[in-house]
Amino acid sequence: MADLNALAEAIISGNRDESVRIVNEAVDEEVAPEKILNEGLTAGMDVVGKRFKNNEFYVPEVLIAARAMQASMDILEPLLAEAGAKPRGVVVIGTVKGDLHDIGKNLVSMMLKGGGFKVVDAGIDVAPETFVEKAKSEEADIVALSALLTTTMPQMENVISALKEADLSVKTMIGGAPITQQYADEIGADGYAPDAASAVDRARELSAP
Ligand code: B1M
Repeated sequence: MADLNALAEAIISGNRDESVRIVNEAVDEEVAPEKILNEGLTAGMDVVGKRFKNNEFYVPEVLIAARAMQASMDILEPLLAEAGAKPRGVVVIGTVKGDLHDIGKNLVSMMLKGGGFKVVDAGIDVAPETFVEKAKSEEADIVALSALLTTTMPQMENVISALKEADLSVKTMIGGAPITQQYADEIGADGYAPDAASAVDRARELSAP
């Protein structure tokens, strides 16, 4: 019988082949895709997030774990859609206008996927209007903004203003090396996270009913 604890362990150790093998085995045994996601993939990524926060894991380990998770998600995603499984929420994420840094944003994106969110990645150098369009078309619960430059940080406030002007009831979350909670408060962002693991916690709080 497919061992979902072993699946979580395979994710934590970034063993892509093993994680794919167990997911396929579970699917063959008709284990519910949501159970495989929650008890295997998300459980594993939660541990990865905690270890990353505690400095027991560094960026490469997280990327390897995320790669194993993504390969497993490629199998599960169509099945989840078929089963009508609801994601925890929809997050539109991007690096703000003028900013090309995407390594941190990609990590946040992967961790959010691992945390059960549908993530729509708008990419880098994303204009406020694009965030508004995507938030509308994807019916986003959260718009997540990343900035790595002090010169591009003010773009976050522009996005928040554009979302307000468009009268969208969507939460905003910001992060990136120069960003602080104080800055988030100043510009009226709903949440701030210092790292990718905390971003999952914050997104869960922001999307809680
Ligand atoms: Co640039 N760069 N860079 N750079 N770069 C920095 C950021 C810099 C601090 C280097 C330095 O001078 N010491 C400096 C910024 C100074 C400042 O503004 N205070 C800088 C500069 C100046 C520049 C250029 C202007 C250089 C030039 O051309 N003169 C230029 C700007 C280009 C542009 O964006 N328009 C530039 C270009 C580049 C490269 C293209 C070469 C490359 C980016 C490649 C890429 O991303 N694909 C690059 C890199 C790699 C860096 C450093 C070395 C590393 C950034 C990184 O990926 N860190 C960086 C110096 C440094 O940080 N040591 C630097 C790893 C990543 C995992 O961390 O992105 O912080 P980070 O993400 C973390 C958290 O911040 C958080 O979670 C992540 C994981 O824990 N987080 C979020 C991030 N987004 C979040 C969103 C959230 C929540 C959490 O919610 C939505």
